[in-house]
Formats: sequence, structure tokens, C-alpha cells
Amino acid sequence: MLALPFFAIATVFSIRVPSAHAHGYVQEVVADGTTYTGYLPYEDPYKNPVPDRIIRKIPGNGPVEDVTLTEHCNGESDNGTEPAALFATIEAGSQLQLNWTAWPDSHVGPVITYLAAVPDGTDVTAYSPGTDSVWFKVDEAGKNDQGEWAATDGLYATNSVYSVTIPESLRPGQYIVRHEIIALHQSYSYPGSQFYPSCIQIEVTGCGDAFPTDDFLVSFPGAYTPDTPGIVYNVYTNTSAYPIPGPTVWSP
Ligand SMILES: *[C@@H]1O[C@H](CO)[C@@H](O)[C@H](O)[C@H]1NC(C)=O
Ligand SMILES: *[C@@H]1O[C@H](CO)[C@@H](O)[C@H](O)[C@H]1NC(C)=O
Ligand SMILES: *[C@@H]1O[C@H](CO)[C@@H](O)[C@H](O)[C@H]1NC(C)=O
Ligand SMILES: [Cu+2]
Repeated sequence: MLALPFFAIATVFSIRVPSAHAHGYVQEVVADGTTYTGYLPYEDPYKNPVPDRIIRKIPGNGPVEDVTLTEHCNGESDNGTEPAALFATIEAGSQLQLNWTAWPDSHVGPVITYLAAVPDGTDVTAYSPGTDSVWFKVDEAGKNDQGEWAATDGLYATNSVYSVTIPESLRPGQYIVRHEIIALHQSYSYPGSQFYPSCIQIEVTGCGDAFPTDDFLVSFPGAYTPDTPGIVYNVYTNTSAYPIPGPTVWSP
């Protein structure tokens, strides 16, 4: 009689242990040779004064799992949409380097990056897009033909730094970068996918004049629904190509 409960407890424990590790966030950004410390959720709120950052505040290293939340910059509260005090400057055509904390190898999935232009007369340090359709995708990587995932194998090959090229012909101005990993280890049903977005404030310099047409623009929430291809996907059994969620990449 005693053996069964003991076994049951041991089983539960052995299932929980692998998921008890930390998840992750962008801890550092390099733009045009300048290194910026990210928002550090376990240090910054306890400093006096709280440091100014280029990344918007997040409550911790955990995910957003509900695609209908107004939240689009990470976290369990609307605080993720609160603007940060600083922004990075980057020349169109160069690479924004996004340095993630150690990413757990169970958390396979795509890496996706969007931009939102700050409207004229507004500053990125005071702008929140709300539910407006302002986000366009500039980069995505999912599962390659060898079955390797961008968020695990890809990041491990580059010391946890993901590089995104700011389109060379992009119209200069201020933008919010929404850079995210979607972890798919529990995506066999909805809810289950784990969204780890970071909102990074930048000012793009250059002399381009390209800007996406309205059909590339999406809102958060809105871009993803429980039925969007790639939001539900069984990584353990599905050997077919992974459909990266969201709109077509805008590549001028
Ligand atoms: C979130 O923002 C609200 C309103 O600005 C504030 O009262 C609350 O303390 C913030 N919570 C966190 C976790 O930062
Ligand atoms: C990523 O950031 C951490 C923390 O600042 C730093 O120690 C590490 O060297 C950075 N990684 C790379 C590849 O620059
Ligand atoms: C595998 O994933 C593809 C793409 O999302 C989907 O169309 C297909 O139904 C999935 N197959 C199974 C057996 O779930
Ligand atoms: Cu996790």
C-alpha cells in the first residue's frame, strides 16, 4: 500500500525537476559598437536609483502564455509596455545583437523580431502602441532541415547572441523592437506556447525611405491566436516543417 503513493510522488518529482530551471530574457544589447545592459528583473528594481535602460521593464524571466493579453513586451502585467528612459542608436543596415541569458535546452522554438515605428511628434521614451496595428516582422528563424531550432541550437552556436539586421533602406526614426522567443516544449495544445518578448528602444539613422505597407502590419494582441499555425505544434512527434507564426517578413 505504501509503495504506490511513494512511486507517484517520485514520478511527479522527476517530471517537475527538468522544468524547474530558469527561463530567460535579453540581458545585453550591442548596437553600432556600444554595449547596453538590458533590464535586469532580479537586480534593477532593488537598486537606488533604479538604472535607466533601453529595454522595457519585465517582471522576471518567465513567459506570457495568453495570446489575448494586452501585454506585448513581456510579463504578467501591463508594466511591460511602460516605456524605458533610454534608446540605442543604430545605423540602418547594421546588426543589432541581442544577448540572451543561458537558454534552457528543453525550450525549443523560433526567434522572431518585429519593429514598430514611433509616430511623428512622439518619443520612443513615451510611446506605447497599445493595440494598434503597428508591428512589422523583420526577421524570423524556426526549425531548419536538420531539425535544429533557432532558440536552442542556433543560440548555442553563437554564444547566446542573436543578430538582427536593421533593413538598410528602412526610413530613419525611432522604433520599438519586439524581439521574442516562442518556447514550444508544451505547445501540443493551447495554452502551452511560451512567449518571451523583449521591447528594445532604438533610433535608426541613415537615409533610406522604405516603410512597409499596411498588409505587413499587425497588432499585439492580434498577430497570434490559438489557431495561428505554429502556436500549437507538437515538437516531440511532428517531423514536418514548423510554420513560424505571424505575418510575412518585410524585406525591402
Ligand atoms: C506596475 O505598474 C503599476 C502602475 O504603474 C504599479 O503600481 C505596479 O507597482 C507595477 N508593478 C510592477 C511589478 O512593477
Ligand atoms: C552576454 O552578456 C553577459 C552579461 O553582460 C556577458 O557576460 C557575456 O560576455 C555576453 N556575451 C557575449 C557573447 O558577448
Ligand atoms: C504537424 O505540423 C503541421 C504544421 O503545423 C500541421 O499542419 C500538421 O497537422 C502537424 N501534424 C500532426 C500529426 O500533428
Ligand atoms: Cu522556461
